[in-house]
Amino acid sequence: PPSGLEGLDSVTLTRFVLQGQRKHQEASGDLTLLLSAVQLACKVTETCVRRAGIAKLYGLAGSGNVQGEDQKKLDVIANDTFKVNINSSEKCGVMVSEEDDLAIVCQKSSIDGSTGKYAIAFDPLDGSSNIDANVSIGTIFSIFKLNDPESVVDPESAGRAIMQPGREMVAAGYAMYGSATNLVISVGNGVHGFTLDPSLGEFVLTHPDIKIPSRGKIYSVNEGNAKNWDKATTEYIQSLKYPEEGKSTYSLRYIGSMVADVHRTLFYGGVFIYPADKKSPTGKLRLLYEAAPMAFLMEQAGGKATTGKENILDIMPSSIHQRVPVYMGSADDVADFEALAAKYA
Ligand code: AHM
Ligand code: MG
Repeated sequence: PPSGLEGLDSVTLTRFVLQGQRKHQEASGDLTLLLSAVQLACKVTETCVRRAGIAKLYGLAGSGNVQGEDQKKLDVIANDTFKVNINSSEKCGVMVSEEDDLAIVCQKSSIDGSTGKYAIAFDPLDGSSNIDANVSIGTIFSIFKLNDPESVVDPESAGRAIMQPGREMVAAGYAMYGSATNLVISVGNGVHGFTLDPSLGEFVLTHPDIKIPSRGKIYSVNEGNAKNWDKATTEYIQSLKYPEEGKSTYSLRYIGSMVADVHRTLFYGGVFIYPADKKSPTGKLRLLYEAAPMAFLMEQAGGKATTGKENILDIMPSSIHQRVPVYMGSADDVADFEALAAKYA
């Protein structure tokens, strides 16, 4: 912009994605259209979240999801919003949602009848336990390219088609409905943060190229589960609370919304952990739409993400709702945990 007018030049998410697309000669614009659908669904969801108290959207929907969890009214609204918008984009062949048992086959192109070449997995409203208390919640998504879109004919083949290691992801991101609404995204060239300008209804680039500090001073874990932890996790957390002479202790911050806990970890550094334990032998968080997209963002920001045994992005999913243990954050902090995990392996 002309000198003196720099402050007026807002980069919206739409412009950012379109400009990114232009750099790839072969790009058809399909990913751009899919991301527009995701962006719109985030805006609709954020409006519902902001109005929930007034519009009486708090509380249970009276149903349960496949994973035996109570569904909140907002869970159901957000899920429907994402499904409808993504389906209508016609750029996606497969959808997997935390709230739906089976993978969903999307509508085919109304122009040529072809199947959309992307697949998306999402948790429409993560952090459900925080909804009624007006604490930050969010949406998490991961987008893959289908190797053979025409092989997708029913929920089973749709599920098989999206089961790819996180490293194959073409885009990942989350929206956080907090004191402001953020959309943090990576299409494989760093992590970029946008903030919703409520007066414009546009996501504006506010945090280009986010890099996580190589070491932090915060750990984030549900410590109420400590009695069920394994030795490596127990010793690791102990080392943060009772460090050797000369080192300072870490602070504990745990919101209980993965989006908010990971968002803070990206900005301030440290570790976010949801381990496997005696009660949940594979952990709580789901690979396709919680662990892997956040791991992708962590690596793109210079951090690390592991189960303690392997890099989260290397896991070949065995089912669409598979759960994995999660240890992610600053590279040096995660490396400290990995050393302990190796000791007890
Ligand atoms: P949800 O998808 O049902 O909301 O569950 C996932 C959430 C994460 O956001 C968060 O990290 C975790 O559950 C908190 O679990 P806990 O209450 O066991 O600490
Ligand atoms: Mg969730």
